[in-house]
Amino acid sequence: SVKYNWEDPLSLESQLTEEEIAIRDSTRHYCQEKLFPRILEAYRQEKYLPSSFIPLEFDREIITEMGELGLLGSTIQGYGCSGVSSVAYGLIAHSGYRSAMSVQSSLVMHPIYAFGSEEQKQKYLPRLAKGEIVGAFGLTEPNYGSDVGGMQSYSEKKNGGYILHGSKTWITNAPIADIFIVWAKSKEDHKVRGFILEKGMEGLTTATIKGKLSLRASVTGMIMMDNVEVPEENLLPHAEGLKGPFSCLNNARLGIAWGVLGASEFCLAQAREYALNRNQFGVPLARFQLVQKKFADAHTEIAIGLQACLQVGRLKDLGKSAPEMISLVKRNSCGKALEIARSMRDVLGGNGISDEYHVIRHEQNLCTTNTYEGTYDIHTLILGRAITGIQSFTAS
Ligand code: TGC
Ligand code: FAD
Repeated sequence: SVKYNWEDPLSLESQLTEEEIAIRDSTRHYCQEKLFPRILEAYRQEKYLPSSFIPLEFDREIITEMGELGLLGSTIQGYGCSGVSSVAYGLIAHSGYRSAMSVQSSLVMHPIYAFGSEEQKQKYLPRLAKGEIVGAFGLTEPNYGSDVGGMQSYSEKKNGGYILHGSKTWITNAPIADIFIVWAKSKEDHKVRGFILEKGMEGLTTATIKGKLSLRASVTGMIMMDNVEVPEENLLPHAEGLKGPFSCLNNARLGIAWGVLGASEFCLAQAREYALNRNQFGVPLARFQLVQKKFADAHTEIAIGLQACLQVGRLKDLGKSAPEMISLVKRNSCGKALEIARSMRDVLGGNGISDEYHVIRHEQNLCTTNTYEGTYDIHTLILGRAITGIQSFTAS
């Protein structure tokens, strides 16, 4: 008879290729051995941000280490990248420090690969893959977050190149980035286009957003563009319209859908361990039915959620995924992961709010994942539009 494995209830493992299992295991090993020991201090100190007294630098080593392991831009073929499946990319996201990896891979390397010229690919991709340079993706603006189409940043044709004006906010990696994929509306035809900006360009500045109580080990900031001169060769020639930035989000959103379930698995395992070892009323917490129900609910949602991610990943690899499928799994995984982290923290009682048990850190981080790359409610409305054929983003 088949023995039930609570750690892999629907036998995800049996649905993966040998290569995918090897990538998952090596990434997991790296995260546990190298990243996990560093995260607590980084989170406590907002360590990667410049403090007012000691200017600490972002731990660039992490990006370099990820580059050495082939984790950056891993789905890209050639240019020093690994060329693995979307499912393997999901498994990488499932294992660790996802924000830095995901922005570099899906939001910086992907647009260069998909919309860039051959010269741009040769110039940037191998260095981004190795982690020699770090990238950021500037789409959100102070006045236009969910409503991307309203963006105010614009480009003007001048002297055979472009002048860029505007500002972007809440941008992961912005303060430490060497290059920036920035989206702006053309003054001439009002179409959205993508540009590669480089650190040091005149008029380009960044600022760090301090005081985050979520994703504290990830650096986030603003990008300000005041008449930045951008040469023609830095325009992404094959992106026109909102489709450009949105199609980059498809990759990143699918990675998030996998990634947050990795955080949920951690929270469940941590709460289970705690409940087996902590006694109240003369028995382990794990003996109580209410605690077991919390575990059964979390366990079920994780298992079903992973199956959905796997299916969308497989369809994506076959070129058969619709953006709405990705909205479905992004919304489901992020919403469920946040609920799971809350309920697992509850099982840890007072210790649940101590960072030493890590569950509260995941819970805080999962507040952000529920918001970025399209909020939970925006994905609700994307699905609502697909179901009814009626858009309800605006009143008109
Ligand atoms: P809409 O009319 O729906 O679409 C405009 C054009 O874009 C196309 N499109 C897509 N194409 C590919 N993939 C997708 N997912 C696409 N979604 C839309 C669409 O077909 C259309 O093409 P065409 O040829 O007909 O012009 O646009 P809308 O203005 O009505 O917007 C709808 C809405 C609200 C869903 C959209 O604006 C949206 O998704 N808003 C959410 C904003 C968002 O996700 N921002 C993310 C910023 S980046 C980030 O958060 C990084 S976090 C980094 C980290 O992990 O650390
Ligand atoms: P708003 O759009 O103002 O939304 C506020 C609330 O209103 C939400 O609950 C939303 O669901 C709701 N709402 C909005 N419109 C509607 C509607 N039509 N109907 C119903 N409800 C609605 N962006 C980047 O471009 N690059 C990055 O690298 C990046 N990294 C980020 C890192 C962090 C840590 C964070 C927090 C954000 C990051 N973002 C990034 C920005 C992120 O994508 C936005 O925060 C997100 O898209 C929401 O936009 P907003 O914050 O302006 O909220």
